[in-house]
Amino acid sequence: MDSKNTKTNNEENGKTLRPPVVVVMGHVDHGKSTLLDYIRKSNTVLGEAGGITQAISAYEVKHKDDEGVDRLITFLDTPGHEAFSKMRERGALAADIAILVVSAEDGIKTQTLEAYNTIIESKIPYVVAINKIDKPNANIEKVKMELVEKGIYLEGLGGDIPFVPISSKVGTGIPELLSMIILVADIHAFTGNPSINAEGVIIEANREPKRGISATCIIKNGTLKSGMFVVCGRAIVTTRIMENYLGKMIKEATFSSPIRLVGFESMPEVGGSFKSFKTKKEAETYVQEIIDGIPQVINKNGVEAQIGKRIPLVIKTDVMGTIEALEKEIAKLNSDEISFKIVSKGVGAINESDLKMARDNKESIIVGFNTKIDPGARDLNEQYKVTVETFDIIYKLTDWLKAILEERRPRQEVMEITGTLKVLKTFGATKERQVVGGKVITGRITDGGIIRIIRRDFEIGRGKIVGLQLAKIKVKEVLEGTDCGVLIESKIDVAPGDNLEAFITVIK
Ligand SMILES: Nc1nc2c(ncn2[C@@H]2O[C@H](COP(=O)(O)OP(=O)(O)OP(=O)(O)O)[C@@H](O)[C@H]2O)c(=O)[nH]1
Ligand SMILES: [Mg+2]
Repeated sequence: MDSKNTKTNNEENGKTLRPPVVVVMGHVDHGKSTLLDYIRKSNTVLGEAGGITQAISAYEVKHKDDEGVDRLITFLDTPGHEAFSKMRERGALAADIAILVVSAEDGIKTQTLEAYNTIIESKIPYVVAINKIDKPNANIEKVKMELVEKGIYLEGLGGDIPFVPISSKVGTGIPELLSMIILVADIHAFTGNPSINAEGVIIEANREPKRGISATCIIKNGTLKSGMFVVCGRAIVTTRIMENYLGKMIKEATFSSPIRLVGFESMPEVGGSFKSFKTKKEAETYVQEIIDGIPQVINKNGVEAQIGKRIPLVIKTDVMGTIEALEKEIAKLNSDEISFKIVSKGVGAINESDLKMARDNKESIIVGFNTKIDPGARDLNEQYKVTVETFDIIYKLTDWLKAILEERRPRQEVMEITGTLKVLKTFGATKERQVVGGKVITGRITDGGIIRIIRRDFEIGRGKIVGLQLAKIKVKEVLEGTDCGVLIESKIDVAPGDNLEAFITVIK
């Protein structure tokens, strides 16, 4: 991985610049694979049956920048066929920059626009490549106009979207396109921290007849070393078989490399993110606590048990001593029904890794005491939307947590009987409507109320009161001890001797 030290930053928080991940998108046959193939100077595209790309593929290439420094770029090829819109979305999800390929011969087509919308939704910067300019019918000016008409304002035409006319076949404009990509990457300065455990995105997964389930993953941050464990959703995989994009076994990989991991027990979710851990235990605990939300706690009898609902909690404070005090206070709030499970605690501002820790379980909460959310994390949380709050008074913090427990505790629907009527007589019925006479023996019976029909202590059906009469006068309500006439809507035939129980459902 020595060639990775592209251009390094001032090592702020251990972060360095990382190579960009670039997704190539566009209409079918506009030349995406040919472009990547030219960039790689190989000929695999020619061997592709029919030339239609059917999966995302990933490559790493080198390109010398203005100063002659070798720069790495990771490319993701996506299919242009309309059936593969999900794959284009995933490609955009994993990428930092997009290239929108448009044929100079055909101009804008349906999937050009679809790809464009996907790029816009992913909020990534992009470059337009007008391809096939070697063709006799190529009309660059016409394509530029079409793009502008669709709101893609190119540089020099009222906007700032960079574009490069290219020929993927002959190679015209390709060095310029690569330099443009490096320029865009430098402007956006994508960074990563090589010293943390790798995390990233799964871009494809499949079952190979001999080797089992494997997946292509793009590392977006951190480093993955052999011996570590990778978790995607519930799927855990070892790094025993880790390959680079050429299928060569490797022992270590870092951002922004595409790698292939083999040996998943279950199919990882394509488009999902992955995290990695140094030990299997950590990986398993992560799956149980964060993904499944299953608590692993010691109950009153000292036995490991799974009880109640747990809310994962991340605590950040100004000094170490406060953490213990907070932990004690928080423990007092916990009950068998619902409690906080502290998944991470530490000193300092609430940062991006706290957010990443919390975001996999939407119940997670981050609290800071005498500390702030750092600005980067605040921005990132516009996207993650993790519940984060900071306090400088302990009781305010615990009051807030108490309110959260109350709000989130499991609710039960409880049926409350509000009145019982004993049926004494029945008078004819018309289509699901029956008139009965009876006596209210407990509580009250109200017009419009829902009833259970009880025969010999069993509920035989339900119905609704649609009319009440007291001595032939319509009333809204009849109280205990009173005889009355009731009009009921029910599919069940009510008989003398039945009890009608009026009830309401209360959420407790
Ligand atoms: N003359 C010329 N032909 C090109 C150029 N780029 C691509 N082609 C041809 O256009 C056809 C389609 O190219 P591909 O690279 O497979 O297109 P694609 O965009 O990857 O297609 P899908 O993956 O199916 O969406 C092939 O026959 C290429 O040889 C170019 O710049 N000039
Ligand atoms: Mg292709």
